[in-house]
This record gives sequence, structure tokens and C-alpha cells, in this order.
Amino acid sequence: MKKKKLTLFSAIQPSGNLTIGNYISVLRYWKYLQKDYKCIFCIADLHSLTSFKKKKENLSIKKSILDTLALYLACGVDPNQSIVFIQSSVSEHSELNWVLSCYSSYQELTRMTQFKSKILDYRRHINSGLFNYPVLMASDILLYKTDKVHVGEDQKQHIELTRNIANKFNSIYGKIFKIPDILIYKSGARIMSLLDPKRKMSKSDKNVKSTIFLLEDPQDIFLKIKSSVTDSDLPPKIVFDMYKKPGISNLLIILSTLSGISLCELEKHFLGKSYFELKKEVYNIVEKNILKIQKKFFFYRNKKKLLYKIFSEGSYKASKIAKKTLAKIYKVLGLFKKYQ
Ligand code: AQP
Repeated sequence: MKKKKLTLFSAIQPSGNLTIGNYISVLRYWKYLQKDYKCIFCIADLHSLTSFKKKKENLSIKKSILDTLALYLACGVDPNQSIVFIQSSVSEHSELNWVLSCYSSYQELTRMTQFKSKILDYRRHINSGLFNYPVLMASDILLYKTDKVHVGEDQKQHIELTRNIANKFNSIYGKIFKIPDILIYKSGARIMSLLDPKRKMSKSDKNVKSTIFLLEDPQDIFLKIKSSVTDSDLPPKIVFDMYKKPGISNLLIILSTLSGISLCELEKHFLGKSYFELKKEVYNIVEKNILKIQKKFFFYRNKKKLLYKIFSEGSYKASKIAKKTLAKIYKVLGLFKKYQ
């Protein structure tokens, strides 16, 4: 077997049903990445507490966590090759989060665009977890001596912040943290809402018609794609232009990433065709991908014992690495730690 030298970290928060955006930008790559990297795939349940609020919703986190793991497996993640674990099962994430929050700049955190857009959405109930979200993310990444962090475009700013925090800490205490590089696959790095193509497609969008979910009934997906926002150009023009034609461009990106056909070829193919024809082809490719994933998903989702076993083995392996890193950090800080 090839010796994997570099560590790659990636995570998804189980804050609801996973979307085609999660799949296109990150999840579909993991089965290939695990061949070349030592991969650590986390289910970021602590992050999802920033959006789960009622007691009833907290109970459904458990369901979301199991769904998320079954989706990881359905998309080809292999727990024998990669570490797959739940964030809350490795307490070092929360411990490092506190330490790093003391080395993070308040001003920099207020500049995070995800925080700024979330506070506009939440308005009344803005919890401080939302503000601290990127620091917990930095802790996730830095605990594992990560070389590469694989994310979609929306998380780029958080990775830059992670690098800043690590550099700041290192400038005081020496070379403690590895400075991670960011890995973003350009095409499909930001899938937009079907109803408002200037906004990112999100799990928690209040209007579910904006979002294609991986576990959704294909009939519902068809209706969503059919009613997705395009434009009123006459005659209709199917060309890629994110600024002038965001709705059409978003559909073209979904079609191109899932089919492997370049945007250029698609533009030629759709010359003189209607928007409905584009939507039909987008639906066909989404349905083809989603049905394959769903079939495997249900296979794994019914094997609860296996899912729990993966979690317990994953958190054991992750804890081993995390404990070592945290012990080193506590040592340079002059703190006492039970396992030092
Ligand atoms: N629309 C998207 N297009 C491309 N990539 C996306 N990602 C999320 N949405 C899109 C990428 O998926 C990974 C996991 O993201 P996440 O679900 O943990 O957090 P998020 O980015 O905050 O996603 P949501 O759907 O918007 O979550 P909610 O609604 O709960 O806040 C990340 O790498 C992300 O870039």
C-alpha cells in the first residue's frame, strides 16, 4: 500500500439534511482523497449546536449524525482507510477551543462573512457560539497537525483565520502548530440557492425550495428544479455568466460538475434550446447521482451496530492524536494536564 504522508481534514456539521452543495464541493471527492492522504473526516456536531435550539431539535441531532455518517459511507468513505468520528466524542476540541479563543482577535472574528450573514438571518437569537464558530473550527483543524483542509468556497475565510491564529500562537511559543493549506476544487466550490442564486445553497435555508437535499424524493427535486429562478432573456440564452445570469450559471455548474461535461461544451449543446430543456437535463443528472447515493445510504443506515462501531473506533484513533497535541499545548502554556 502507498505510504500516505500528508494529513487532510474535512468536516460537515449535521445541522440538517446534507445538500447537493455539500456533495458537489466536498463529499464526492473524499473517496479519492483518502487514497492519497491520511484523511480525518469529522461530523461537527458541536458546531451544529449553534443552530439547533429547541429540546425536540436536539433529539434530532442524533438522527442527523447517523444520517451524516451513512451518507459519508454511501459516498465512498472507507473507515479502514480514514478516521471518521464525531467531534463531541473527542473532548480536546472543546478544550483547545477555549485556549485558542484567548489567542483570537475579536476584531477579526467580527469580520467573518458567515457570522455577518447569520446574524442577519437569526436577528433575535444570536448566540455567542455563532461568533466563536471559526475558533472551534480552527481547533478541529489544528489538533490533527493538518496539512490540508478540504472545504467549499464559503469556508475559505475561516481557514485563513485558522492560519492566522496558528501563526500568532507559534510566534509566541515556537513551532507548535502546523500551518494548514486550503484545498478547494474550483468547479462547484459554491452551489447557489435555487430561488436566490446570489445566496449560497444552505441546509438551514428557511425556504426548502431553495435547496436540493441528498435524501430527498426525486419528485420533489424535479419540482424544485422546475421552479428554480432563471431570467427573462428573450430569446433564452444558456451561457455561463455568474454576474449577469446567476440562475442559469448555477444550473450549468450543477450539470457540469455531476456530468463531467465542460461548461463550454454545455453552452454549445444548449444553443437555441429552452430553459426548460436545461432544467430537465439538470434534473436527470441530479436524479441519477442521488438515487445511487440513496440506495447505498439506506443499506448503511439500517446497520446501526456498524455505525456505532465506526464511531467508537474513529474517536479512539482521533483521541490518540488530539491528546498528544493538546498535551504539548498545555505544556508550553504552563498548564497542568492529567495525561502529561
Ligand atoms: N452551497 C454550497 N456549495 C458548495 N459547498 C458548500 N458547503 C456547504 N454548502 C455549500 C461546503 O460543505 C462543507 C460542509 O459545510 P457545513 O454543512 O458544515 O457548513 P456550512 O458551510 O455552514 O453549510 P450550510 O449548509 O450553510 O449549513 P447551515 O445551513 O447549517 O449553516 C464545507 O466545506 C462547506 O464549504
